[in-house]
Amino acid sequence: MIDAAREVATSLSAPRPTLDPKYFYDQRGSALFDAITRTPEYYPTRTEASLLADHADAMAAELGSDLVIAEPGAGGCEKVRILLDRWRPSGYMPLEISRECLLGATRELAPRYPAVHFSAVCADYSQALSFPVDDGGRRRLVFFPGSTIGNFEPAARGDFLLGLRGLAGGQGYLLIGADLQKDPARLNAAYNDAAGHTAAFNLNALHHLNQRLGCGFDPDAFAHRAFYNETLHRIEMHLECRRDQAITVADQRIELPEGTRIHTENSYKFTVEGFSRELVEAGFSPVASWVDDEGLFSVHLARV
Ligand code: AVI
Repeated sequence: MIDAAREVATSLSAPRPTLDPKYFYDQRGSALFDAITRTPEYYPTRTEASLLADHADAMAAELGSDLVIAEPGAGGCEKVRILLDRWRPSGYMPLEISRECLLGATRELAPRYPAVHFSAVCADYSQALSFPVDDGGRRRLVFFPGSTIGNFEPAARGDFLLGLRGLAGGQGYLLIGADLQKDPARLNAAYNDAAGHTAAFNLNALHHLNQRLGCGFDPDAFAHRAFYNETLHRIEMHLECRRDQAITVADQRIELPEGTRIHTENSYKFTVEGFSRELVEAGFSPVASWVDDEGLFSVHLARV
């Protein structure tokens, strides 16, 4: 288990300071992310939901009904409802690190789908993707929506997809969302919403670390910066220090001079062909992909 304080001290004292995006997420951060997904500017969530609803029948034709859906990082189990409603699979296995989130969502969901067998797994999916869970010989579909795959660095993405393949098992499938490259203005707007939820979400990493590790950041002295890097095809999020300050973590004093940028997140954007290639490189056989009329977002179904 990596010591969070040491990890933060090391990443902040690097020549280009960074913070792991996992620090966005405490209870407030999850609520802010939820608010982001409802802003008019953040198109991925509703576009993906429409794609799932519009093409659920075509997907079911390939998958059959005797299916167990496994969802790493299921959170509040929101998107899977579209599939549970339409497919009535045999089982649903959410994997989620937050126990409260997992229990809250499954307690609410399970009574609505009495025919679906729920097996909730409390785990950090980035650490452990294979579980000795017996699906009774049923086919497993790994569901990884939201373009969360875009938050992995290219070097780590392949290994993670291999892990998803392992989780899907021999006869399994992967259903995964991937956000697409597009007009930078549209992307920049999605990560700079007028209501300021993305800014608050970014700054929440500092509030979270103050609470958890007593770092002593002054969040008011930071500005949210998010922009599309056209060369690397990614949205970058940073926190820019607007005045000199020093924080302390793991007994280490770290100076953050005015103008310092802490890099907090990358969100890579794909092409349908490029993402399909990555699936093939991870050993999947792409079955189909679906894109909305505006070409904003893609959903891919692939066989192991
Ligand atoms: C979770 N993930 C897919 C989001 C994204 O778009 O990369 C996180 C996010 N960051 C800012 N807004 C949303």
